[in-house]
Amino acid sequence: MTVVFKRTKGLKDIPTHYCPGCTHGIIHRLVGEALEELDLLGKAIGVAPVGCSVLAYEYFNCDMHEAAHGRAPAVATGIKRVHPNAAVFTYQGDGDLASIGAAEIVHAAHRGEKITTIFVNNAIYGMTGGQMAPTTLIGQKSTTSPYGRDANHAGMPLKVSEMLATITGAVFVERVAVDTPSNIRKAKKAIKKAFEVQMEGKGFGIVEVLSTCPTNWGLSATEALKWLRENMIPYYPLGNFRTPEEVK
Ligand SMILES: Cc1ncc(C[n+]2csc(CCOP(=O)(O)OP(=O)(O)O)c2C)c(N)n1
Ligand code: SF4
Repeated sequence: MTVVFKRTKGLKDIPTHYCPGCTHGIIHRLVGEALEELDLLGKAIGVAPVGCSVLAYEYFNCDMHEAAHGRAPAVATGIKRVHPNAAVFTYQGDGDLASIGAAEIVHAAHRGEKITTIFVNNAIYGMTGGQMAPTTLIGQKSTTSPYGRDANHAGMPLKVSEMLATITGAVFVERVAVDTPSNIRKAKKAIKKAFEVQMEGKGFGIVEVLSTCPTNWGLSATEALKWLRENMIPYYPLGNFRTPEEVK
C-alpha cells in the first residue's frame, strides 16, 4: 500500500496544546520533517522560548533546552560552541525574539553563530493574552492597543528579516508563510536550507515564518489565514533576503 501521510519522526507522538487553527503546529511539523529528512535527529539540540511555544521541548523528538525570554540565541550559542557538530536551533515567537530578545538575536547574527533560528511572527504576544508586539501591524487592535497600533506612539512594525539581512554574519535570511499548501512547501524548503547552511559551517541562518493567532486575533482558523495573507504579507514581503552565495 502506498503511504501518503505519516507522522514525522521529528516530533513525538503526543498532542500539542496549541489552539485550533494555530499554525505553530504546522511549523513544528516542518522543522521535524526537515530534521528527519536531513538525518539530523540524532544530533539536533533545540532551544525553546517563552510564549506559546514554550512547550516545544515536549514536542520535538530531539534534545531540547529551555531559555528565559529572548535568551534562546545566547543559550544556543553556548550549546553550539560546546557541541560544534550538533544541529542547534532556536524556535522563537515575535514577542520573545523581536522585543525582549532583540539584542540577543542581533548579536548572535553579528557574531555569525552557526545556529538556525525559526522565528514565528504572528504579529502579537499570543501566550500572555494578545498584547502588542514589535511586529503588530499599524491599525491592528491588541489588548494594549485597543484603538489599533499607532505609529506615532509605538513606531512602525519591526521588519526583523530586513534588519538582520544587513548584518554580515547572517548568511541565510528568508521570510516564508504557512497560509497555503504552496507557501508551506516553500517554508519547508527554506527551513531545510537554513539547517544545511549551518551544517556546512557557513554562519547564522534565520527563517521568519508568518503565522496565525486565531485566538488573540479574534478570528476563525480560516479567517486568520486570510487575514495573514491580506494584511501581513503586503507589509512583510516573502522571499530570500540573504543566501551564503552572496556572502563572500
Ligand atoms: C523574562 C520574561 N519576561 C516576560 C515573560 C512573559 N511572557 C511570557 S510569553 C510572552 C509573550 C510571548 O509572545 P511571543 O513570543 O510572540 O509568542 P507567542 O505566544 O505569540 O507564540 C511574555 C511577554 C516571561 N515569561 N519571561
Ligand atoms: S494563543 Fe495564539 S499563538 Fe498561542 S496557541 Fe493560541 S492561537 Fe497559537
